[in-house]
Amino acid sequence: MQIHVLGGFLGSGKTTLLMRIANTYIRAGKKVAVLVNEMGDIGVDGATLMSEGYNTTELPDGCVCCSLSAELQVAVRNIRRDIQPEIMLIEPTGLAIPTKIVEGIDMIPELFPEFGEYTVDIIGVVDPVRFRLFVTKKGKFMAEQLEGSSMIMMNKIDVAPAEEMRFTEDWILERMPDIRVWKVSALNGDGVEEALKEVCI
Ligand SMILES: Nc1nc2c(ncn2[C@@H]2O[C@H](COP(=O)(O)OP(=O)(O)OP(=O)(O)O)[C@@H](O)[C@H]2O)c(=O)[nH]1
Ligand SMILES: [Mg+2]
Repeated sequence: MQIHVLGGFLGSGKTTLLMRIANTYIRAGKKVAVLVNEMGDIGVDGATLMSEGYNTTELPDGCVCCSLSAELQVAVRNIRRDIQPEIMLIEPTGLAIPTKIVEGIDMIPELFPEFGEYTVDIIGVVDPVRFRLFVTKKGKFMAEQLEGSSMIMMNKIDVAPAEEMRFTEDWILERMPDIRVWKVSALNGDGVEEALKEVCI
């Protein structure tokens, strides 16, 4: 099983992108399960996703990287046991630190020895429209949130000014020189499949 954790700040487009990614995998014939932290607030609920053919589980309020670590571990294990997906997509809250979620996941085999083989990576999502504002105020947090990503999806390229995209990419590459920054629009799907091909499909 391959687990992708979608990390990124509030409103960066994680849920929209998650649905694109799920669709891309489903079209490639893969069985996908989705685990989200708080979905109600964006007007897409578990029932909608279920009706579109996703296996969706919603965690209770709280942040999976801190107070809900045990709930996350149990949920990941139960989803795997019950659904046996090839791909699991996890969207934590926009305030979560994704490396902490990976740490929590990496403890599952000790807690549940029957869990089985898996790989986990972090897909970092950024919104270049508001990136400059965020890093001016919360640069340390933004860097910490992107840390450990195996790739970055710079989202909203359908509306982002070129100058802000350049600023965002430069800021990231200055701190993570080896990371690949993919330009995507979760809204219209541009670039998503190409980016995913790099890591998985
Ligand atoms: N123009 C544009 N808007 C986008 C894109 N992706 C997401 N959005 C919009 O950005 C807003 C936030 O998107 P979400 O997918 O809810 O973002 P999120 O990161 O899941 O947000 P939280 O879970 O609240 O942190 C919504 O209004 C989306 O429609 C994109 O590629 N282009
Ligand atoms: Mg969301």
